[in-house]
Amino acid sequence: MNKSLFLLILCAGSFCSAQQKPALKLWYNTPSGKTWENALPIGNGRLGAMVYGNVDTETVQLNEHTLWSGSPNRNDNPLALDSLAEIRQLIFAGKQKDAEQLANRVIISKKSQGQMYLPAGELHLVFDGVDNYTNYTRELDIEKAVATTTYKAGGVTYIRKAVASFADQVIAIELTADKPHSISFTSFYSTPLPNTITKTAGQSLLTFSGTGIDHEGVKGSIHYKGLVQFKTKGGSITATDTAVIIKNADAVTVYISIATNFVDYHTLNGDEDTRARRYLVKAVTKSFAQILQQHIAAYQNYFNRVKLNLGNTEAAKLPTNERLKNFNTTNDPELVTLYYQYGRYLLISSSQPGGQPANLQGIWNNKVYPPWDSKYTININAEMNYWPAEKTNLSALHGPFMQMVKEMAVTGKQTARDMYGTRGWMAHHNTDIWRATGAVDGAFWGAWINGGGWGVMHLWDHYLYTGDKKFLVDVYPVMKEAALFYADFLIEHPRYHWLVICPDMSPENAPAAHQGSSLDAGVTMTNQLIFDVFSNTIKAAGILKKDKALMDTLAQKRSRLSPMHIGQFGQLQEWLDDIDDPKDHHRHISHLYGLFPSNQISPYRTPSLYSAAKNTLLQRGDVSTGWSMGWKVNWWAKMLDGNHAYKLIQSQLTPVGTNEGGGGTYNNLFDAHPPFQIDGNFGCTSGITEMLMQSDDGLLSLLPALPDVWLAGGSISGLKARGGFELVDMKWKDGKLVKAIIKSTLGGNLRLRLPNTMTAHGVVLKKAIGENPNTFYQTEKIPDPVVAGKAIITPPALAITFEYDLPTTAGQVYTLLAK
Ligand code: FUC
Repeated sequence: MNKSLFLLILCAGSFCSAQQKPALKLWYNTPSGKTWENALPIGNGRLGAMVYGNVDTETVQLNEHTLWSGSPNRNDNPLALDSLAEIRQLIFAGKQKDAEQLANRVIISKKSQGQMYLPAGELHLVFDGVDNYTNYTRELDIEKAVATTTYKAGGVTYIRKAVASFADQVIAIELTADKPHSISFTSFYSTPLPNTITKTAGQSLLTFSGTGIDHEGVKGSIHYKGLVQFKTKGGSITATDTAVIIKNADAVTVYISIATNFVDYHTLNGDEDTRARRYLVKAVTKSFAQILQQHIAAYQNYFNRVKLNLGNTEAAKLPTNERLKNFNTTNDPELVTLYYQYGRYLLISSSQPGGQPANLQGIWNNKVYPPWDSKYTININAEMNYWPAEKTNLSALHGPFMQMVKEMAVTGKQTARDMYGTRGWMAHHNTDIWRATGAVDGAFWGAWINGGGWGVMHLWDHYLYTGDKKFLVDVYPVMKEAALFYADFLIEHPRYHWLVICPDMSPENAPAAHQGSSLDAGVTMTNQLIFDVFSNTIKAAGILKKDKALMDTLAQKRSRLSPMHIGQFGQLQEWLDDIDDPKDHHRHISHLYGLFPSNQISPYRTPSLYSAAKNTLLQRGDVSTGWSMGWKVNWWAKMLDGNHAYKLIQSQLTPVGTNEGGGGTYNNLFDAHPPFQIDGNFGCTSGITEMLMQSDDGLLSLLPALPDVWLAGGSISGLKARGGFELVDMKWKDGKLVKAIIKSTLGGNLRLRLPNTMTAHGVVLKKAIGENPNTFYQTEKIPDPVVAGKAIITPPALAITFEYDLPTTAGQVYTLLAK
């Protein structure tokens, strides 16, 4: 589309009428029916629910974050240690398939392959005699975290509202009608979990209790208790053994409380009865209006920190499912805003301080045997869940993931020692609520040893964003022990003489040259990860003035790692040998870890690696599983190519099943792998942020990858950048940055890269020269790549930008305006 036509369309919409508020609602004019992925998710980090909004029978599918199968258990395979030498020998001799077969016997767990996140059943409300209805809508207001269903039947307008209260730790549902005596229904509970006892207690309380199931030889020991209290206004309430019956009420409030005996990954001595009762007793004293008010206030404390406006058009008037269908053929920038904020909504709703981290499905699962057990895949997916946390101003919600890393550092110490004979700790490619760190699923996937290494990157990054030294003191041992594992496990490659990991693999991908086996030595992603783990540990030790001798060893070992390689097709090599297939469209592009989330590949600092990474991205193609496309949005943002990043957003915002090659989005805007997997939601929210602001590569860059469709204008406020900077507000117009307000919370030099020149109110902006003195932005020198003779590398053509230095004082706010 030519640019003036585009601007015309945009102004025909309501972007140009400045006061129109972006509508942050998912809404529909049809009920969910039986489709779970139509239902709307609510959650408070501890409890989750999917609200179907069906008229004749309302179904609220429930979850509790600690309801898992099994009990504390380990799944290491101690046979690994004695066979390590043989596996290595086979790999170095080019017999990867034989190595994989042996690894299947001695590395892969003979015990549990990981436990499952379980559903907590469903509450049903079966309404009397609703044959016809009109004026139906259901919506999820993500500004308030409230799901509402409205319809008219028999001349009466009915409204149901549901929240998973942050303040009161219950799910509360209010049913109202605009005429008295209109609400009559029977409520009962059902669950796909065996051995659950459901009964009523008195007239208005429904209870359920049971034990999580045994799985793969591990006894189920999670006890759960659910209490459902009905409070009516008018009408009558009676009960059978298993159902509560309400007749002719004016209004009803339902309070759902669920708790388990889970204390932590090795302690199960909580009392689920007392806990569930304690939450309930407190909540039922409050009216729904009180619960709602406190819920919204607690939720908005997180949600309101970031506001995004990309403009809006008439397209936004349609129901969400129709907008999704139309997105690729209409201009609907507000759907991107909605999807962006939905990522934040989902993180707030599935990951709260003190709770479990968001799993593959966040906190929402209705299956006893969910895909991949709805657990934690730590070779990409669990990390991706937390990419938006720091930058979208939800730092505290990063906590559950970091706590999981700390806990794996305990369980993974034994794994490192027993399986690989090393000091320190490690984890393979999966974990679960029991923090199992053994290798699962078969050696092709499971013999990956970087679960600890990638995990500790999050600890360091949290420090870079917050500058919290106390936190660094606390997590430094976890970082150091992850580094120790690598330091002990590295061996010299017999042919190349670099220090490598063996057995190693590039997650879930195999080069054809290795007979379809993924096992190898010294793969690019692992080298990049170890480079980061060593570098960050050295920096942390420097800040804390610790372990000088050990850090010298790490630095020395780091200098002997393999540099990155650029292969015959101009690609960044995935493996040590030049064996990539340029037609390989595998969803994992793990060697681009170095481009994002790491920052070893940069257009400014490493132009040839950057160009090679671009070739790799182009060769791998766009459409893939949801999370893979989410990652690609971030990569194309780092490629400074907003249009290509936007193309990936378009592929993501396509109804599931219509993209050739996978991915897409369900009607409730859940990401589709398919099936539903939440990482793609979070990956995309991170990627959109990276299009507007990046805070690595030695500085803070504003509008690094704005696509043409957003050029006309927009604004974002509240993002967080490394070094403790907050982008209080930023506005752009006609592709030009017109205003940026930045708060410094830690002081230090603020180095900015801007698309146009600006002036700062009351301070002098100096042209940036040399290294950024701000240590939070200190970058590592990346060794020069090894380049194949045939490789054609075109250096990147970079847009003109302007770099400034602004010395800041902690607590001060700086306003920059376009010249
Ligand atoms: C990894 C991915 C799959 C899926 C699974 C949960 O194994 O390769 O695509 O996302 O995790």
